[in-house]
Amino acid sequence: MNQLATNRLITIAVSHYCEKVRWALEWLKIPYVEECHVPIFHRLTTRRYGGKSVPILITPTGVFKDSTDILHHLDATSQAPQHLYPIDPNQRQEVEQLEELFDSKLGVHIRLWGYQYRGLDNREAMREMWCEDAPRFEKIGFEFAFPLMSRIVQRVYKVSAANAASSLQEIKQIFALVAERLTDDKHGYLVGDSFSAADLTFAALAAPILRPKNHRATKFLRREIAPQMAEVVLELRQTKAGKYALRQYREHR
Ligand SMILES: N[C@@H](CCC(=O)N[C@@H](CS)C(=O)NCC(=O)O)C(=O)O
Repeated sequence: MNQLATNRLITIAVSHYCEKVRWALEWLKIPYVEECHVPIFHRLTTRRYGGKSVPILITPTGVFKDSTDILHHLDATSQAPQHLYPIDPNQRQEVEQLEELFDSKLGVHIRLWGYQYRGLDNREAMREMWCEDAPRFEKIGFEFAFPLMSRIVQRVYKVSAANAASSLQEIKQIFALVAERLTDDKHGYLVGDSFSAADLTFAALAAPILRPKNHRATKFLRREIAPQMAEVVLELRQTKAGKYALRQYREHR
């Protein structure tokens, strides 16, 4: 067996940070197996590797515990002709700055907004979002622990109507900033003239609010959503940054 096939990706299936890494692995044609977990139960696995959050990538040469570290590692070791980070040092710096902005702001605000509108107290919706492809004992654990899990997630991510409204403003500001960098609706990338970690990160982290057709087709994305949520999805899909992110999904995913 190809040694690279032993790459293990520890995830929560719905996590957009995990989608970022999945996309990078597939784009660079690096074989891996994914091990999905239910939130909170994921800590039983992540702590074995000295981490808390997902994604974690376990490779034959080391363990990587942050999506950006994972992308750096994959890009540096990939045999593929395409790359996620430009060779030019100034362009590389720009890509890294944008990636950091998207990771630290866009991903966080989209998660908060999403939880508010999917309804953290909605057992059915959360079962679909959290239990996908997880081990059986974690799915059973979810049924018992759901009320507590829902409260913990609400507290940790500070999910409330007021915070979701201000998160949406932050999301729109980042969309505006992205739009400013793009030359037109049909072509163009955030940095230079080819697809990079900046484009991938923006599209992957924006996916929960744009719901691209070829997103890993999970039930929670296909299911009907609240009208208030659908309105925002439709509005953002029509923006320059929204169209650009959906194009990345069509052309590079
Ligand atoms: N900076 C991290 C953020 C990852 C992240 O926030 N992951 C969330 C899922 S969306 C998580 O694992 N939360 C549970 C926890 O921290 O225990 C990265 O880019 O990998």
